[in-house]
Amino acid sequence: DILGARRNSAGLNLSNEHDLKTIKTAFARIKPVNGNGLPVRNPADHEDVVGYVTYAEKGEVEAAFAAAAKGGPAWAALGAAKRGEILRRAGDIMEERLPDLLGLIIREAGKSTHNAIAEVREAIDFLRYYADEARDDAAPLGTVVCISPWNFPLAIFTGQVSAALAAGNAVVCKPAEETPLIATEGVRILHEAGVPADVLRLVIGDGPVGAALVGHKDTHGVVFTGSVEVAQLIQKQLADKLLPDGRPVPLIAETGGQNAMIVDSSALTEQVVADVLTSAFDSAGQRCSALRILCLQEDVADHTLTMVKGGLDELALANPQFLATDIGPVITAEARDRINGHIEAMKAKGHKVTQLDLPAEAGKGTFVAPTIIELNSVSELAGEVFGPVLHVVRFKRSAMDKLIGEINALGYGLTFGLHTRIDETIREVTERIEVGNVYINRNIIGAVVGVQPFGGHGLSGTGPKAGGPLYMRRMVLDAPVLKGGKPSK
Ligand code: TXE
Repeated sequence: DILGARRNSAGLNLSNEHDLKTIKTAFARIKPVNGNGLPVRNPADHEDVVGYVTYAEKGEVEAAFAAAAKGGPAWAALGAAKRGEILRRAGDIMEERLPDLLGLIIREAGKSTHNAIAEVREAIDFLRYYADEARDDAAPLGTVVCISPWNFPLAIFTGQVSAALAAGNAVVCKPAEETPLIATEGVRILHEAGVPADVLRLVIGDGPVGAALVGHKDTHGVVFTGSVEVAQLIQKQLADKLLPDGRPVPLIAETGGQNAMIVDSSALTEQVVADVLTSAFDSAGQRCSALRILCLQEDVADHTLTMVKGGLDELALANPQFLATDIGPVITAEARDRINGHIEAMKAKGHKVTQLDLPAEAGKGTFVAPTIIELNSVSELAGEVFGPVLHVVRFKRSAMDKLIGEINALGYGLTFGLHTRIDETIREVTERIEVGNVYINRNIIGAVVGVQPFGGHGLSGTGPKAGGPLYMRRMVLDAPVLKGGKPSK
């Protein structure tokens, strides 16, 4: 039962009474909301309004920075041990609130229950990890702006914010406009745990609000996860900005991936199938670490692909309010149209396309049929397709070198998977592949906080890697001052 094992490995055990009760509680607590402002809609069912928000105006942005400037010094002076204690407490509260947080992530981000559980666990891991990493051996930057995406609306948000706080900074944070409610809960928990309200300020809004935060005169550091395009805009905006002592304002940007997996003829097919399905289709493929290109050695390609397609057929594409759902909706109508546009373009070019049928209720939300597209070579794939779409290429063993060259040439270098039982192949491939994270004979997942620092090369981000020891060094005044120090004007 490959799929059963897959679900269990994601942390959800439907035959475990406690887990089942937790999940049922999550749904029982869902209440209709009333309110003013912009509705936040459930991507699986647009009639379900999860809550309302209003975007911050200039005055609110100014107030957030003023508060951070006021509260920051005392937070820095509190000391690493105390700050760590508060973050650990926030982790404990998150654990207690698991049912509420799950319900909200499922409804606001459209995640399946097992993905939502993994997400809350990752957020808790970040809090505890950065609590342990907090040091007092360098001064904080000051006020750090954290801008996060919708695809891990609690985990990435909490990771950014907790690292900046652990290092002694004040934080002004802006979650993605698609998922402001779960971030609001995250901030509420941090405040409840003891982070002063002035030290951590939430600002709700879209891109222009993010740009206002980045461009603010009192921004001393920026942490961003999202698209390459926005990361480049932020980089430009920061280009002329200096800290009071003349150092450049640091930016940590984590962006996309164009991730491949190589499967040779010695691999265990059942394991490959389970790992491919998880890596490509979990969270409807909306993760920077997701598998996009499966490379199958020619002699096992037909058999493996038939098995993968069989597995695809077994996946439950549905509203995540059903516990058995494997794949939920994509985040917005724009995302759905962009992904479907790619699939149609590939069909028009004559590529073989295999898709799951859309369920009857798909029209109520933004669903994309999980899709497999067969290519002739890796280089036929242009741009990141952020959805449930897996591309497949076949290769000859004698052309392995060329294949690795093509994967490297994609320019991202975030994650990579290898399935083989030959040690020599592991050595050969891992020496040449240019990526941040390699997964051997297992599924490609994102961060394993504190165990495996997560991040990549090239277009996938600036580094240092999240959930690793170097990350925190960018959150303090650790970078050298450029020769000449403070500019005369
Ligand atoms: O990201 P954006 P979007 C990729 C993925 C996806 C694409 C678009 O390919 O299809 O990005 O997603 C804020 N200054 N990833 O549009 O726009 C914005 O409000 C400052 C990869 O959601 O980059 C949000 O809070 N901030 C990825 C955050 O940036 C700005 C995760 C991300 O939004 C801004 C998500 C500006 N000028 C998307 N414009 C991953 N690495 O996992 C927008 N924002």
